[in-house]
Amino acid sequence: MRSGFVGIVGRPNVGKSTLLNAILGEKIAITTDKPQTTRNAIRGIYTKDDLQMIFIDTPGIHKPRNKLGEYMTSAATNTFEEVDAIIFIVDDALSKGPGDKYIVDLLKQTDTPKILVINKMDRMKPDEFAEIYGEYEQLGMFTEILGTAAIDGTNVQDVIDAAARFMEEGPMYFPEDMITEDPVRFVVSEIIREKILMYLQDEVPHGVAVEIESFEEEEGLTSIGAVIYCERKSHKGMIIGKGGRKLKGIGKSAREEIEGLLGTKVFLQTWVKVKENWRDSDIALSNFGYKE
Ligand SMILES: Nc1nc2c(ncn2[C@@H]2O[C@H](COP(=O)(O)OP(=O)(O)OP(=O)(O)O)[C@@H](O)[C@H]2O)c(=O)[nH]1
Ligand SMILES: [Mg+2]
Repeated sequence: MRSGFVGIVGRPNVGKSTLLNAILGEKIAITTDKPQTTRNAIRGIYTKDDLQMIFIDTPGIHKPRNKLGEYMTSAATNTFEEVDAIIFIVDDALSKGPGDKYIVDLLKQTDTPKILVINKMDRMKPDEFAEIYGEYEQLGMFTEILGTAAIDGTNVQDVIDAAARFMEEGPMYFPEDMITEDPVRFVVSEIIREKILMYLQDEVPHGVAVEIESFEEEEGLTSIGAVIYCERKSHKGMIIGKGGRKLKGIGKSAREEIEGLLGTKVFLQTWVKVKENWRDSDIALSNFGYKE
């Protein structure tokens, strides 16, 4: 048996969670078009024949503006030394902005082998791709450089193969049919948060946390009570929407997805509460699970 851990890191919104889901062939991490979607390290377990790799999808590394941001960034950088290989994902030229340069400098400080994945190649012209490739090749710090389109699975097998080269003789950490360690309550709260990110704009969804208050399974029906915390009274109004329409839409699309996940009917009740500046409160962060 060969096994080990693989970190997936990069700027916000480059497609880390999309790549994790594509590797596993199942959705375990939420993905949206908004930066800073992922807030925790999410572990996905890939098992095939005598190979087991635990992929760790991480929050996008960014300049933190609050304690939540600090937690997110350290959840990503903490993986550098814990894993057997790092997949660094980019979707643009290194010369385009300071975000990727900052991560490159951090990565230079670790001996862990690094694979570069240039994602979203479906929307790049060949010369654009070549430019990005050249810039990173020059750095001489990557064992391999690959192009992918995680969104439709293009070259995802190459990423799996590249990571597998760094796995060594080791134990089978998890049963072969297990794809995530995350408790179902966490996955449910993330699905609700994903819909909030999809339905709302600007700062509102970034100040949202979801807490599952009750979770009861009876024959063929799961009853779930969820509290949606936001940072301002005005945000609460926007989440609920005119005549409660927004929240109804969020609840419906979350419920449908949770039903698919659990394989039961779902009765989902949601409440919206205000908790001012929770993103800078140690106690609130810890309650919401944003703490090591
Ligand atoms: N065109 C294109 N879009 C992609 C590709 N991969 C991901 N996306 C889109 O990019 C956006 C961000 O994807 P995520 O997987 O949520 O990105 P992330 O890196 O996990 O983002 P954070 O969790 O915020 O750090 C989503 O809208 C995806 O659908 C790709 O290969 N091609
Ligand atoms: Mg993500």
